[in-house]
Amino acid sequence: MRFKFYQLTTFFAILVLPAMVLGPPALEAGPIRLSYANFPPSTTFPCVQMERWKVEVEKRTQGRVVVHTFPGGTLLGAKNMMDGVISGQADIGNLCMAYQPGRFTVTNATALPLGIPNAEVGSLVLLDLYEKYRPKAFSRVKVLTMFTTAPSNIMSRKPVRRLEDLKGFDLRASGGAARILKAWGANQIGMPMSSTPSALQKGVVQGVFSSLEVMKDLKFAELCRYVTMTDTVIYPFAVVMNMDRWKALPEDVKKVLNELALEQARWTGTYMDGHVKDAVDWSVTHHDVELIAPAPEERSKWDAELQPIVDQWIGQAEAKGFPGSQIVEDIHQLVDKHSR
Ligand code: DTR
Repeated sequence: MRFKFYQLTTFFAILVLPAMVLGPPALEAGPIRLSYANFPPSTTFPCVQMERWKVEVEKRTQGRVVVHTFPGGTLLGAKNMMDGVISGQADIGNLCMAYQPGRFTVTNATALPLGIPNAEVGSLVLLDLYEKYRPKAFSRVKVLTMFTTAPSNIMSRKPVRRLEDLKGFDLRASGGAARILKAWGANQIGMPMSSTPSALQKGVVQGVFSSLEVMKDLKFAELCRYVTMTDTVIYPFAVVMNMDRWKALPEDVKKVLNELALEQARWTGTYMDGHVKDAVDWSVTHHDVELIAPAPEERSKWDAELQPIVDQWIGQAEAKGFPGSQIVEDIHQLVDKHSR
């Protein structure tokens, strides 16, 4: 085919010249989109902290990163969170380590009865412990932050005033807290928090051993009219990111996320502590919930049952090759440091 001169010049003017002047067409960059999976309902504290993190990341990266959040197990559930993030089903996931006690030995040591007083201290202790040991359990993900709940108490359908009231009583708890219920003689039933509301409704369990903010966030106060204050153990959480997605992030974005790790741990702990107080007040005011504080002599019976737990854990951890007593010693020191 032959072209006339004016056809060639038109072609040159319309298609070739702009390309020479402007260079190759720029690829539409768009924001970096990250999916963030969470297992419990959106009203609960793991999701509240997720939404706060999303807002901060989008603000601090001037919208270059957009976070899509998936609460309520809509992307990944409580037990496949870690593996789902490793395999890339979600870019980011929030997991409760207590639901897989054998997998996260070092960090789950924070769920031993070692006197962590509140969620703020617990969160800082946990993050420091992770930084010190960098456990292999996390080698295939990037840890974005960690935090803990406030200490656990018993929420139940019937009053628990004495240790004897717990014998054979069907109570729900997971991980470190499960060991404690067993030591007190309860019939411990394990399940993630996401399955607990229906188990309580159906009477599969008669109560829950957890931090008290769920009295309001999951409306447990409607069924559990009694709370026995034990203030024993916390539950540890981690927020993890798929390693390939992390490595592909620009350096300045990585810096923003790294700088948020400690701040987010503290924010979540502080939020949790304040929200527990609010939930307890709400439960007493709106649902006439009775708060039961065992008397000191009764309480010492409960505490005596817990003493062997730490020694047993040290023995089991050391048998698996972890420095069990050093980890426990570190937790004691970190609790002191962060309580000051
Ligand atoms: N105590 C743990 C963790 C936990 C406490 N509050 C919530 C709310 C939503 C999910 C988990 C948790 C537990 O009982 O599972």
